[in-house]
Amino acid sequence: METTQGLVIRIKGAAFFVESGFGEIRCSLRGKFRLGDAPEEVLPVVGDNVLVRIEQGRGAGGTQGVIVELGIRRSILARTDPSQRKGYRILGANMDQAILVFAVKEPELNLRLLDRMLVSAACGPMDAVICVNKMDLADSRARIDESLAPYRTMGYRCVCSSALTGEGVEGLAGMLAGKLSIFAGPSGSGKSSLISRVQPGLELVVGNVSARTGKGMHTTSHFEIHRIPRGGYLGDTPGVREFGIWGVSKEKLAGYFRDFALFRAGCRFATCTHSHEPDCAVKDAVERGDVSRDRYESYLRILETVSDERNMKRPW
Ligand SMILES: Nc1nc2c(ncn2[C@@H]2O[C@H](COP(=O)(O)OP(=O)(O)OP(=O)(O)O)[C@@H](O)[C@H]2O)c(=O)[nH]1
Ligand SMILES: [Mg+2]
Ligand SMILES: [Zn+2]
Repeated sequence: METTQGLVIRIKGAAFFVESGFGEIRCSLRGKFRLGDAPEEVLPVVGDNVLVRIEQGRGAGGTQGVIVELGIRRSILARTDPSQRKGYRILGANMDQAILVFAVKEPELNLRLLDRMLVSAACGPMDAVICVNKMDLADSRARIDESLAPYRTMGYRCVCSSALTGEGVEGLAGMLAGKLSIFAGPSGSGKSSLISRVQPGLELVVGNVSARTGKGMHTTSHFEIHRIPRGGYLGDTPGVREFGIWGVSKEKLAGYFRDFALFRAGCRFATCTHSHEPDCAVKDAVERGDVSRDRYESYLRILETVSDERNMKRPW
């Protein structure tokens, strides 16, 4: 019986496509998978390392196999499940970085959504790159710079780009070599357009932005990663409308806000959630202007939606 190691690059219905030394293998699942001593069964996702049993050699339908083992994940990008069937949804595994793509407008720049996605990336854990696309539509570059300033101060890499003019595309391409990167963000922000610019030949389907709502039309329908010639993989994802934080407790949330980090030690209570407590150094920093009020607002909004540590349900 022949087995090989591989990487899940695409999932379509019940078919898992795995890249391996044998080329691309179309796989089914052997059955139940658990990660470590996790009680709950988990399914492979894009980016997972798997062990495949080869069932059938190169025939008309290509190589086929069965996934028999699932490797431990070094990172995941997860969100709450909008349909609430399971409570959460794992978008992908083992990613090194998330390229968070937002448009200057069409759709409107939504920094509160960015803040949520930054928390999930940090929780991953994975790096995040902030990409503001459609710069060709910007009325004022200075305003965009002002919006990005707090993020630059926190040490996030920020790219201003245009898939139309090519601005920022080289810089972005340089950040992708040798890494597994996932492009994520609102529908219509230009993720597929940018990837096609960065990696000509991928020919991803690009959609329109609705003239009526100013929002994207959810063109990309599944997550798939593509190998890039400079080494590494690029993943395009379906646009998100909302992004619920999953897997982060009230107690841990502030730890994912880099701009709070310098101040947290100064709070009177070690368990301070920086909301209602007295003598909170984070709140003081907001008052002084050392932490942006918008970021603090994002934090409070997220805090309301996440559970206490003791009520956290993590499948592993
Ligand atoms: N003016 C301008 N339009 C852009 C730019 N990038 C993308 N677009 C347009 O924006 C629309 C949406 O682009 P897509 O690449 O499909 O956006 P997406 O983020 O992949 O959207 P989903 O797949 O729905 O999540 C298309 O009409 C693109 O031509 C840009 O930099 N400038
Ligand atoms: Mg797309
Ligand atoms: Zn505090």
